[in-house]
Amino acid sequence: MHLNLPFREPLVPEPSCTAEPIGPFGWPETGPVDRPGAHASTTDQARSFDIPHWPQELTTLLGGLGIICCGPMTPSDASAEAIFACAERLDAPVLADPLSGLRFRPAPGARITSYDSLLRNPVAAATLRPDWVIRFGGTPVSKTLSGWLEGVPAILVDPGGRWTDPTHDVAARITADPTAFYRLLQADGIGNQGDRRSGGLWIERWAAAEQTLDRLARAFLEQSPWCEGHLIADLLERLPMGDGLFCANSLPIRQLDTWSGQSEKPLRVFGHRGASGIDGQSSTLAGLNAGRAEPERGVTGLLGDLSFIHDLSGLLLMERLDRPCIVLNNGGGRIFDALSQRGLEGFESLWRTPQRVQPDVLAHAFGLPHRSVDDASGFAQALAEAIDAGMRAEPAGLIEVRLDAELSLHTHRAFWNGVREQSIIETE
Ligand SMILES: Cc1ncc(C[n+]2csc(CCOP(=O)(O)OP(=O)(O)O)c2C)c(N)n1
Repeated sequence: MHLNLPFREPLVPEPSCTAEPIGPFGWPETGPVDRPGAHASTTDQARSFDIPHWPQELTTLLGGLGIICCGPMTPSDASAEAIFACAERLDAPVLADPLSGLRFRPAPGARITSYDSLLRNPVAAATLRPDWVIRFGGTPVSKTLSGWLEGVPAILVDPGGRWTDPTHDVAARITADPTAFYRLLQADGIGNQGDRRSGGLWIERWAAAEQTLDRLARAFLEQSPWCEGHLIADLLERLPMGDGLFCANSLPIRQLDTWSGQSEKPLRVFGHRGASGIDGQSSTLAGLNAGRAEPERGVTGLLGDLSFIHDLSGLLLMERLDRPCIVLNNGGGRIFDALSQRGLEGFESLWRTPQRVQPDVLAHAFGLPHRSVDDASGFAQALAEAIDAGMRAEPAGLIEVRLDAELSLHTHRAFWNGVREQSIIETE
């Protein structure tokens, strides 16, 4: 027997916790999910539609201004093009998750990647709130995005019949891939028929916000101490065209979400979301490299130190990698420093989990080259050397990046606070 027991966040004791049971499987009367619009479960009423016909009842839903939100997926070129074509037809911006396969390729339309920071700005969050969302792919990495979308009617388009709807806002599910979905819109003349002027202004507003955020991020990084933000920007810049990047869970995927921006240069970005486990990350990196078919390029890893240590046997496979595994060594699981766990008794010993075994010792034990860096020039040099070694068919090895977790947290908070207080969107 398998029991699924969904727990409502936060997963820490709350001051309002009582020793009294609430009742069999009952929910308390108050709490974060009871705020208006949130978790108003539409699952029971959600409709499923198989193509080939456009469900006319959805035409009304698509009135007003909307967005297309793409979570983790591996779209073919045709699917990616179809998603942007849908966006064009419906006057909708495409919000692209770092694992959507849509951030690093040419984009014919408004591609938005800065939403996790942007939506922390209250005026932007209110002004850009859509009337509807069409979703492709899995649940996005950004909780800011998922929280902001709560209560917005969603159409979930998924060819595999998966139901990725943790916030229960899906009003309709369409079993189709993006190209089939686009053909449906086309065949039934959906979109490109409403008020094009307001649609155009809507897109312009999103595109301007993305540009502003890009400018703010660059300006911020220019004057802030070297952190994961600089590293990610530099890494994406330096990776050869067509290369892969495997990004582990916890902070690395969130930092990639925050700092990656977007580019026309094709890169394949992989993750291993599932239940967002930290297990098996090195093995997945090795598998992605081993499983690639020519002419696919090598895959670089970006892992936290605890994830790296968690999958020791995966290191046995790393001598075959022609791209480096970058280990962000910030002294254990430091994502919890940013969460409410930080205030709990026993936090240091129970949550941070710093390790005595260090990456250099492990690299030595497994016969892997090891480079240790803690600044921009060191990182650039180590990356170039590791990629060069790979080109010569030698193991690219590990790049251990020594980070100050407190400084990193402070730096990220300073950026988000800056975004929160800036005037980003002009209101009428
Ligand atoms: C298999 C598994 N065990 C425990 C967790 C809980 N967990 C989530 S993030 C995390 C810390 C990860 O540390 P690290 O890889 O160093 O990344 P950082 O938080 O420092 O970015 C842990 C233990 C998990 N997600 N999966």
